Amino acid sequence: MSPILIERIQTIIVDLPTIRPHKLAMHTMQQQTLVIVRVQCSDGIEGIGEATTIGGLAYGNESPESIKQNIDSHLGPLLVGQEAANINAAMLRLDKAAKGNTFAKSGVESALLDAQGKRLGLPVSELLGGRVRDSLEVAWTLASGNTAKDIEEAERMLDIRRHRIFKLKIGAGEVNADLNHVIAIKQALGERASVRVDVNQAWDESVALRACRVLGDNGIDLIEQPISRINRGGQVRLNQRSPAPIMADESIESVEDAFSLAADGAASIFALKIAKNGGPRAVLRTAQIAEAAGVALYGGTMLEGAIGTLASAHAFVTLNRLTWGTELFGPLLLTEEIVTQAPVYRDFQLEVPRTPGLGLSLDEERLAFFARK
Ligand code: MUC
Ligand code: MG
Repeated sequence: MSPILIERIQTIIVDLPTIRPHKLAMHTMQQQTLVIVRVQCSDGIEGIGEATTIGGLAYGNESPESIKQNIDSHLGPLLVGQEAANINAAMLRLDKAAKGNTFAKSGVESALLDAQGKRLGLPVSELLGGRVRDSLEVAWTLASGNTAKDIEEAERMLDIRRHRIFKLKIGAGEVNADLNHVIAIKQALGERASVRVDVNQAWDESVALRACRVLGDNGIDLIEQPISRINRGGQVRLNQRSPAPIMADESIESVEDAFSLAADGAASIFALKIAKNGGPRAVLRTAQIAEAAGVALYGGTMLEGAIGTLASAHAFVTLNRLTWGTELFGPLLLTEEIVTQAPVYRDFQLEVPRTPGLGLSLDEERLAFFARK
């Protein structure tokens, strides 16, 4: 039997409106931009993937435009003519030829897994060794920038049983104002919800030492990336002194970062993100490092649409322990879909399809409508 080859890799930038502005320490999102990756194979099967970041270059060192360009000019041509079913060989080829670029690689790896799943009639989770659950708890981020609006939003989410974990984006404002905002929300929600914060690296160690104590003393369950990813010593000291556990997010830009953070004791929780490790297979290597080191796990997001969200979810359902749940709510922040069936959220959980591949198909008309011209 002749091998099935990769024939063509195409990337499409899609701009989608968000339901409201989403305010992070480094950027306020008014829309989200997805890079959709389509891999055509010689057996007629197409795999789809997604490589999405936040705020152009505000979050990480790849932008939607650079992701598209790097796949079109570098990664794609390396894979055309290669065996579609040998994902190890394909990703090794990319890793040898291209440093970093984990977002772009994640989109490609997701598409190859989707194609292989469709080919074999298996969900991606089964290609990754098999799922140990069918759904994932999903947190919601309160980031309207207004305390009263955030409380109202949280109450609505609790009422409709969509989320009972809330992550608050802070760090853009003056620290005491941010702390008052968080404490007011926690007091309003009480024991009905888990309240956590994400500082997106905005504080320095001197501010974080006091702020983490205030947050911990006021019932905040988790503090995500309080200081710069560069300040490793500060992260280690905070991890030892904060009464609430510290989660590493921006600090992890590769599987190797995860290893050195674990070795240094710089965080007690890791945010797993396919985009920051190089795909659903790569993120599981970070998860294994964490498990071996006794670091707890959280299923993170770069606010991907349906494709990136389910690519993440198929990896996360294979994990033994996901102590802190996930935040795979990206599709719910968007007003529009480019797939024929939106992911299903029910009873605080995201359901992970058992259909072949990622379990999604593109809506060609909507994709064409929202594709950047
Ligand atoms: C981040 O830094 O965690 C995840 C959820 C959200 O609201 O923003 C992202 C990015
Ligand atoms: Mg974060």
